[in-house]
Amino acid sequence: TLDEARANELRERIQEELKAQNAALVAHYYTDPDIQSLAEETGGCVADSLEMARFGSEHPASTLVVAGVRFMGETAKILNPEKRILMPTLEATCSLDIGCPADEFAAFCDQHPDRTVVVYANTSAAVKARSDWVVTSSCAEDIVDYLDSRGEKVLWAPDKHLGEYIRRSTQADMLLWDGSCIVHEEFKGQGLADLKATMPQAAVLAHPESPMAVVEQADVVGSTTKLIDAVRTMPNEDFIVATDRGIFYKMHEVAPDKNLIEAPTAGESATCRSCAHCPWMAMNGLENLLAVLQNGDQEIHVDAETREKALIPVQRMLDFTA
Ligand code: CIZ
Ligand code: SF4
Repeated sequence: TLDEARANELRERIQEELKAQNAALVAHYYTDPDIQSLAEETGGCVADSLEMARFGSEHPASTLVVAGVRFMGETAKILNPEKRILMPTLEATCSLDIGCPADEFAAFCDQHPDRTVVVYANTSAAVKARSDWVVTSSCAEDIVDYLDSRGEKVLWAPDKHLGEYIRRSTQADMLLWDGSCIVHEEFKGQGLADLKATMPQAAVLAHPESPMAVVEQADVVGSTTKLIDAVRTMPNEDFIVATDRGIFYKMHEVAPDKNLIEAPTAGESATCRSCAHCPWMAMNGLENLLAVLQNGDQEIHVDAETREKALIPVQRMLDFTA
């Protein structure tokens, strides 16, 4: 962690660079508070992946600095080929993206040509290019519901927990890829039940990347935006939150008097690789943010053919949710 004087100096220099380079900072709710507050102060945005994509496309800046994970930078490039897309580090990836390699995924799709291919935004540009629809957790249910109403069968990838949640809620015919988020996977149903028993007045909020045993106990299930909204609008004083703790920054901001508690994970056990905080989101810091503005080396490129194919399902999502 940085001392305050150093952090302030970095913040000032980043602000200057953003201005000088006509650049906007777009940050995800799971990044560190330092990054989120800077995005807000500089007229950028802090958002979920759907809103990040929309904001980036509508903003006149010629450079977007995407603080989040790689698929978010790639989506920005797919939508804005004329813009320069930088990230604090291109090393920041996602277990869902890693767990769904484009060649294996294409083979899976080829085996099921009768299914409409719906992929979560947490995938590479190449996987998006093989899909019919891209969705995020804020629109996935509505889009699958729409496809189901048209009699379409769905091939879903990569998150099996989100897929199972949507399959139950929409009753659609869905074939699921076997992927998961290493952060949400650590939330435990039994631990949550024990905690709930000690504080029955608390509302439970869960992101649907969490296992079903957790989601089933939640009062509100949804995207990060929906969970933040729940803290603001529900009368409860206490909230047990099953998603990345980076979201607490925004929850505190919109509801400073509410009490936020992390949902239990495997805790001290050796299996908990990433208790309630994404190790890739955590790679975004003030130091590497300033560095990339100075040397421009962590730039996202997507080849033209992949980009043009991936744009179709991404644009479909944006049009559907407009
Ligand atoms: O877990 C993630 O990466 C999420 C929630 C992304 C998003 O849709 O904002
Ligand atoms: Fe991927 Fe999970 Fe990290 Fe989100 S929190 S970027 S789904 S690993």
